[in-house]
Amino acid sequence: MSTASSKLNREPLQAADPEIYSTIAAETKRQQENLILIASENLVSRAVLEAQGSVLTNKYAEGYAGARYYGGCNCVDQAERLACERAGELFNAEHANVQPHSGTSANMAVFLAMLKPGDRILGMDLSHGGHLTHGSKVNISGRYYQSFSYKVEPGSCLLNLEEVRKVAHEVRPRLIIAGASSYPRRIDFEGFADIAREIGAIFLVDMAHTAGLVAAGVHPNPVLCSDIVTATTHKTFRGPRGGMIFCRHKYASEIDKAVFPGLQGGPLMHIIAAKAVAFKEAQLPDFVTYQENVLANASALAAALAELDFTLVTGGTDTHLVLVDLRNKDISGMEAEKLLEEVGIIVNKNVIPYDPRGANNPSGIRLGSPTLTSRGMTPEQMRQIAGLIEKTIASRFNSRNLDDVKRSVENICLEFPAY
Ligand code: DSN
Repeated sequence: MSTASSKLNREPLQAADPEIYSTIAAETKRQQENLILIASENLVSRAVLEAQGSVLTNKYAEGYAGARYYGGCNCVDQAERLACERAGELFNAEHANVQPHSGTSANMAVFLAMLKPGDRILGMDLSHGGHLTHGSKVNISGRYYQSFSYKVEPGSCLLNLEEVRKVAHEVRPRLIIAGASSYPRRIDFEGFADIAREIGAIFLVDMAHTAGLVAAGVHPNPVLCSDIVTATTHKTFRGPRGGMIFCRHKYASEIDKAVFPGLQGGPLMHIIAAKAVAFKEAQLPDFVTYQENVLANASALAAALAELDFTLVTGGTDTHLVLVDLRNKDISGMEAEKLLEEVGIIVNKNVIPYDPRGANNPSGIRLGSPTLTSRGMTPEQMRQIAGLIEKTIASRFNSRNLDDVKRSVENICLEFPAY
């Protein structure tokens, strides 16, 4: 065996793997040169990037700080302790688990801890704004548990708690989930908590989308009135890709056991360190300003789109996201997503409540303000971008107009660097 072949490759990425190097370079360029309006995406800080690209990826640390299955865990213990302490403080939680690899893993861990297969769960209908893991029949949450759903009102597309209450009393689930991935309004967590109490159900809030707003105090904190809260760290929260769980002391041991050894193996210690960095960033006054700007930008985008005769599901937003019903624009969500991508505006097609087209080729698009706000954009740019969206959709057969839009997108992107 030659010495050279057995040694760790110490070359930088560019030399070691030019294909992946250029793929990452191309993605960096794409993020810089497009207006990204995906509501669940954001840009992490350099500090978060550095922590998640660190040597902590080398460490196995199954277990929890102070009780691991491996030696040599003192440094990663420190990282996880800091992450848990900071997260607990930030969200005012009795207990925090920062090991879930994603929001989905966090939800699965809660189900594993709190339910037996076949137990009843009640969540928001996926096509009305809920999430796959809230009981969709194609997801483990709807296959291993008996899942039921509540819907938004026809017409207003708002949640009506009296309807939720009616369904909850009929179904009598063991666990009720509040939280959504495409519902643009505040959810009345206290009202849900009352319903859960009335029927003796466990109350879970999935705040994956709104965790950053909650941390900054610009959105109600569900930790205060629920049994368990799950979240992601990479959406409005602007941390590394991952999940987390908050719960009351009385559930802490069951939740921890469900995450490990119930569901996951070795925690991603580099990501946990990056989560700790994001929790620290979220304690800064700047973070509150950022989240206020996220809301102001979403609101400005919604108002400008409405002025341009776009139909907004629920009539507007009080979060970071806007759901647009495109039926009066004679274009499907899929066509709009593709067309907008051609001019450098990135959105996702999205089902709207009671969608006549169905989920595969839905009638809507979902837009969000977190990424552009991280680039420093303001309501002025949101109004400009609404105009560009309108021009693109109205000019789908006019290549000269589309070229004009592309140039405007390029100019905005140049003025607001991603990094
Ligand atoms: N993919 C997330 C979103 O876009 O909302 C949900 O998991």
